[in-house]
Amino acid sequence: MQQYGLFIGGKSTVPPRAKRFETVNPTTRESVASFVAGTTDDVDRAVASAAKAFPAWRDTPAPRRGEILLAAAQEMKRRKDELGRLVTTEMGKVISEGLGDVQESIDFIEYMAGEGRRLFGETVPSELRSKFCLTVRQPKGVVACITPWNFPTAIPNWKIAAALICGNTIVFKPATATAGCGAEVVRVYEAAGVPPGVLNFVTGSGGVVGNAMVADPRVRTVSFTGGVEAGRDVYVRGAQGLKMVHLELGGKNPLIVMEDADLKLALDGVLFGAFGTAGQRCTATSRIILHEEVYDEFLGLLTDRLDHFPVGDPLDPKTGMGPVASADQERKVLEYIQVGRKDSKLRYGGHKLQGGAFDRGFFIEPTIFETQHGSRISKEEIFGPVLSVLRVPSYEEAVRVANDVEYGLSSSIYTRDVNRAFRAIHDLEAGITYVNAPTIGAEVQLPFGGIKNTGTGGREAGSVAVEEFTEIKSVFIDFSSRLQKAQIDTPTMK
Ligand code: UN1
Repeated sequence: MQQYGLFIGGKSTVPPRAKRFETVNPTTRESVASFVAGTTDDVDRAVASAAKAFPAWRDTPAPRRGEILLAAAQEMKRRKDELGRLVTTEMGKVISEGLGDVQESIDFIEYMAGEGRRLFGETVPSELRSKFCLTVRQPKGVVACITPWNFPTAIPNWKIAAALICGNTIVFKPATATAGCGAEVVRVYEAAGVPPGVLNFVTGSGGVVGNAMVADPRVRTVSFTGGVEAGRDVYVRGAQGLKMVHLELGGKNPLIVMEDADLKLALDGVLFGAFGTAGQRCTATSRIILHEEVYDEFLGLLTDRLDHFPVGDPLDPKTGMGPVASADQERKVLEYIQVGRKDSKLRYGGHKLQGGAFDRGFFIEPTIFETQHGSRISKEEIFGPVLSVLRVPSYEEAVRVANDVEYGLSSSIYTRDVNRAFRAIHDLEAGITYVNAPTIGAEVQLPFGGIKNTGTGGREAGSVAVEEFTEIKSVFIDFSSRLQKAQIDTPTMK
C-alpha cells in the first residue's frame, strides 16, 4: 500500500513517531493508501515554509506563474485516466464522473493560467487635475485551503490554482477520506515546477490540522468547502483573527417541473441531478417540485426509469451510481431514510443494498419520498441518493417552496414558456439557476457559490475567483508638483 508523507518546503516528510490513517475504497472497504495524521507542530512548519516562500512567489511575474499553471494543467491531462480512477477508487463516484472531476481541474487550472496575463485592476478618474488614480491587486500572503471529499481534485484546484496565480503561498488540507487525491494534486503542481514552500500539504483531522491552520496568525485567508456546521465553526475561529474566511457550504437544491415541461428531458435531468455522485454534491437535486398536472405521470416515469438504473461497481462504465463515500456517509443517509419513513411516504428504494458484491461496500438504493414542504427531509441537506418530491398547484407556489429553505446554492426550472423561464431566473433565491437542465454541472468559467447559509457571499471559479485571493490597493499619483487637497481644493459647482 502506498504510504504518503506530508509535503512541506518542497519535500515529502514523515515526522518522527507520526500516527497514520488510511483511506478506504467505499466499493470494497479495502485500504487505498496511508497518510500522516498531522499535528499542530506540522501545521506550524507548513505555515512557516509558506511564509518563507511568499516574497519570491509574490515577486514572480504573474504571466510566469501562469506558465507554471499551464504546465500543471498539462501534467494533469497526461495523468487524467490514472487520477480519474483514483477519484473513483477513493470516493466511489462512477468513472465518467471521476474523469469529469479531473477534467474540471484541468479546465480551471488552464483558465487561471490565462488570468496571469490579466489580474486586472482599474483606472479611475481623479477629482483633481494632474492626478492619476488606479487600483492594483496584491496577493494576501499565506492562505489556508481546506477541501471536502466529494470533488477530491476539482475543489482543491479551484482554490489552489486561484491562490497561486494571485501570488499567494498555500497550506492545503484535503478531506481525510480522499487524502490520496489531495496528495496527487500536490504532486502535479510539484512536477509543473511550483517552487519549494509555495504549496504545502498537511493531512489529518479538521479538529487538529484544520483548526491549527485557521488559528495561525500568519494565515490571512481561509478558503473552506464542507458542511454547514463545520463551516460555521471555521468562520467563528477565523473571526478571532479577523481573517477573510471564504465558505462554500451546503445546498437543498430544487428542480421545478412545470406543467408545460418536456418531461423526458426533465427525467434525464432528475436522474443525473439527484443520483449523480450518489447525490453527494452541494449542487445535487435534492427536491423536485412538480406541478400537480404532471405529478403522477412524472413520478411514474421516474420510478420506471429507476427500475433500470444500474447501481454497482463505479469502475464499470455501465454503472449509473456507485456507493456512498464512507461508512459515516452510509450511516447518516440511512438515518435520514428513517426520518423520512416517519414523516413522509416512501415511494422508491429506501434500503441499504445487500448480497454479493454489495456486502463489501456502502451501497444505498436510489430513494424517493413523497413529502410535504416543511418536513425534515424536505429542508435538511442529506448529501446522499435521497430525493424529496413535492406537489404544487402553481408557479407561484413552486417558487415559494423552492425558496423557503436555509440554503441557496443551485436551482432549476423545466418549462417551455420563455417568460416563465426568465421570471424564474429573477425569482429563485440561489447563486445558480439552470433552465431546462439539472442543478449540477457548473462550468469553471462562471462564478460558483450561493446565498443564505450556503456561504458568506463570495464566489469561486470564474474570473471573480481572484477576488478571494487578492487585496486591492488604491494608488493616487499626483503629477501637479504641488499639494492638492482632495475634497478641499476640488473644483465644485457653486
Ligand atoms: C460541489 O458539489 O461541491 O456544478 C461542486 C457541479 C460541479 C461542482 C460541484 N461542477 O455540480
